[in-house]
Amino acid sequence: MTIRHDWTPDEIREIYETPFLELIYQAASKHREHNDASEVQMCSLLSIKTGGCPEDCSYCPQAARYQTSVKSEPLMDVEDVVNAAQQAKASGSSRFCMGAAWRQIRNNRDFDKVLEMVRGVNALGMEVCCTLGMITEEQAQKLAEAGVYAYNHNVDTSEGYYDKIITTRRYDDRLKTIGNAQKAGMSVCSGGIIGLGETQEDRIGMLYTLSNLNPHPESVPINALVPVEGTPLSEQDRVPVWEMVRMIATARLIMPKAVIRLSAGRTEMSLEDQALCFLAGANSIFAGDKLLTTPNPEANQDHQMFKLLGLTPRPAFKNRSQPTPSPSVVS
Ligand code: SAM
Ligand code: DTB
Ligand code: SF4
Repeated sequence: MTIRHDWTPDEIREIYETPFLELIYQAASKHREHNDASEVQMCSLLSIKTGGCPEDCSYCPQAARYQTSVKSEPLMDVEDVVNAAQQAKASGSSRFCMGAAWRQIRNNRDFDKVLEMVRGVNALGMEVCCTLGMITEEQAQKLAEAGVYAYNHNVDTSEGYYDKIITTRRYDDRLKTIGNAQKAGMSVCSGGIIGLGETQEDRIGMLYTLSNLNPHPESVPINALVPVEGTPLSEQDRVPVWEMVRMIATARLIMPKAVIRLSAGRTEMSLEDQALCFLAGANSIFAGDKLLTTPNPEANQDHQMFKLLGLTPRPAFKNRSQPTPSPSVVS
């Protein structure tokens, strides 16, 4: 079957509302048609610039305007970042994602430093991912040239619900950056969060936006909100695992080749819960005991989970159309 980019909200709703066991069965089958279902990508996250962000994303502990326990810190040193990537690689991660609490990149010394970090991590033979806020076409080009494999920029929710969650930028700004990353030849990592108080229609709307991108995002993180004290969404109820599974299964059925990442929220999930997510087509996790600022399961817990479920870490550059870059040619 060809990959479709013209899914309608009605079609997506019909899939989302399929009886639970039938939905999982269909998603698991589709997953096996397109991917090796025993492989799960391990992706490590590092917050290279924490806190003090000028945006007002209601879920985020790094927004300067909310009183949270996150302290604002300057950009990390290149050497420390490359060392962290090396450790992540040693514990099985094939992708390393560097996150900055920025609204957008500025053309200054900090950007040059990030490009150096990218070159350093790329030379380790890992897939380099960055999430640095909005970027222009020129900045995207520079990131791609330095060796960024994927740019993460989540649409986060539906277009209609966006201004209930963030008022300091627009949905279109998000799509523009995604387009700039694609034009520069980086693959795109884009997904969202559930548990923000959105309706089922908003979840369908978010999947509609993602599945109508052409090409589809190479990876799609599905986050369950981690409610953080001090943010406007701190009192939100936790997302039931059933809904996480429905989102993952629907994403798998409409974007069959994408890497679907079971992202934030795993500390609240049992191994059985997570097993259901993998069955429904999730094939990536964030590994390491910290996401950006909040906790994530310990490495040894995840190693045990892989063993128990018969999963193996997915090698780097599996979806790449171009040849794998040779570390020796990167300065
Ligand atoms: N500042 C950049 C941006 O917003 O694009 C990059 C970093 S930002 C922290 C990356 C993503 O983390 C957000 O788009 C959001 O999806 C996710 N995120 C942030 N806080 C979260 C939370 N409390 N729970 C779940 N996901 C969260
Ligand atoms: C994504 O979709 N989730 C990650 C990553 N991309 C950058 C971030 C989750 C952050 C959870 C809250 C925190 O740890 O600060
Ligand atoms: Fe800033 Fe990103 Fe957090 Fe929004 S999600 S406040 S842009 S760090």
